[in-house]
Amino acid sequence: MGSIYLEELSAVGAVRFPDIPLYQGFGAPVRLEADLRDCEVISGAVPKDLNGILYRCGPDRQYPPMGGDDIFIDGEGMVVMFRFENGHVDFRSRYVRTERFRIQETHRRALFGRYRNRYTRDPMAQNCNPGTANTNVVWHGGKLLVLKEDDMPYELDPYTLQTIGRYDYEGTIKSVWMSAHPHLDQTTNELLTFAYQAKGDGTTDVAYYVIGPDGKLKHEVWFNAPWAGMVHDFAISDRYVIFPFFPLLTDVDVLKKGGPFYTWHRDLQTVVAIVPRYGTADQVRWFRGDTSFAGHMMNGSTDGSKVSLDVCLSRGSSFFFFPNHDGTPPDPNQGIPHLTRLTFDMAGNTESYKTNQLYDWLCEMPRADDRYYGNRTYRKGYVICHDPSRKSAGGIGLSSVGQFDHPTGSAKLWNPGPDSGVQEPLFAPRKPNSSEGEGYLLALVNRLAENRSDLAILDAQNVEAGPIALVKLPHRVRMTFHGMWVAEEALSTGRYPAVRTA
Ligand code: V55
Ligand code: FE
Repeated sequence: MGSIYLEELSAVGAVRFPDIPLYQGFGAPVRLEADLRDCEVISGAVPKDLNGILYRCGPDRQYPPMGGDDIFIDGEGMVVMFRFENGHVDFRSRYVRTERFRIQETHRRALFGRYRNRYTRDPMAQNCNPGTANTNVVWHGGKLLVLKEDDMPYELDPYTLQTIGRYDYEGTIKSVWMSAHPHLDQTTNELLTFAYQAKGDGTTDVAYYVIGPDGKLKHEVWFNAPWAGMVHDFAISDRYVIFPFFPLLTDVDVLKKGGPFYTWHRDLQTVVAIVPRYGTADQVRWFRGDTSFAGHMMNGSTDGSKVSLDVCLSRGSSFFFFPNHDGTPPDPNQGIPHLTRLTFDMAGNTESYKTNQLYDWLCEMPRADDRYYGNRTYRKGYVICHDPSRKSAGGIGLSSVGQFDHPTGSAKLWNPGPDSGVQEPLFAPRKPNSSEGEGYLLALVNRLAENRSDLAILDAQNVEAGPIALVKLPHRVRMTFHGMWVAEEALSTGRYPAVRTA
């Protein structure tokens, strides 16, 4: 396409997405908001004891990107929900009406430039909050919050998905934004969360927050990271929270030149801060190890003086869309994640930690039984993974759902078949007091050849058996990042039942 033609298009304001892989095939923009009562169930039966709502969200570009290019983690947040009622499933999807969405809606075009680079915005959007609300959804303190790590949460109505507004905990949260990876302790009903670069772009401040069961700030700890980098996720346990710092760093001078928000520093180590759950800044313990990278943590646990972090760890960055700082090309072999246990001895006087790969399978998007976040220990984990025996669907993420049991090392897998991929599986307990892992896994399945989606309901104790039910969508749900299952009782009471024992 010639540039004259492009200019002509922009002159009339036509919406045309650039012809790049991100927007082709399963990645093509959807942009539709849908309501579908009583989805088709194309195999099996939806368990009648599964009542509640599954929420997820992901990016779905409202307008073609300003710069003509984009990275997949940018794009306006589209929330999807599956409401389960007595064997019926109703689907709904809505854009989050963020400040960014609304100003762009008014002007009928993108006004934000490069991912998180405020110096590349259209001047009209200079004072607008930038969050896309595209990363995660959490139900806590009677509020449904949709999250992006460069803004405050947005509150939505849990049933209609109508946007209520940007929520800063009534001004009590002093960081300029909050993480998209809070962890909920369903036994104490506390939400443990944080902010990194908490005083703005390029700052080293980290704020760790405990939000009480009433939705009010209960405890906070401010400390300084070794550098201004990405802290996408953290992990919690009964007594400690764990912050790994990987060397994917922000440089404000690079931003001012219109550059990327992060570059990868392969010459720097991994640094880990361990903070007592209700502690103070002077109690933060520091550990150091080989260069590594991770997007997501499965969970944290403690055993006497030992603290463990289970994380999908790779030797180098897997975010190839952020360049190497030293100008070298990215090395795909360094970016392969495996579930790995890092163990820290709080009684020792060393800064080193033990590293132990737990499974052979390439995996990401780790989850646990949600009732076991914030616990002393846990044993069940779920991931999306590469099926070592089959060809991956390619392009659109990892093809299979994996089910792990740590004490036995048992690993099971469900592959949804050819031309299919899966999204992060979420656990739903059969009953509030079911034992760990007794329940269902809910996973969106990308049907690439049919250009549409299914929702698979699997037995979380035996994914190999294949879905208990497949709920068919007539349309495509683009790649979503994260979300949560909220049982009916938790929705109606605003609280999770305290059932954990271990
Ligand atoms: C990640 C995702 C993001 C983001 C930064 O998975 C990091 C990592 C979905 O948005 O803004
Ligand atoms: Fe994430």
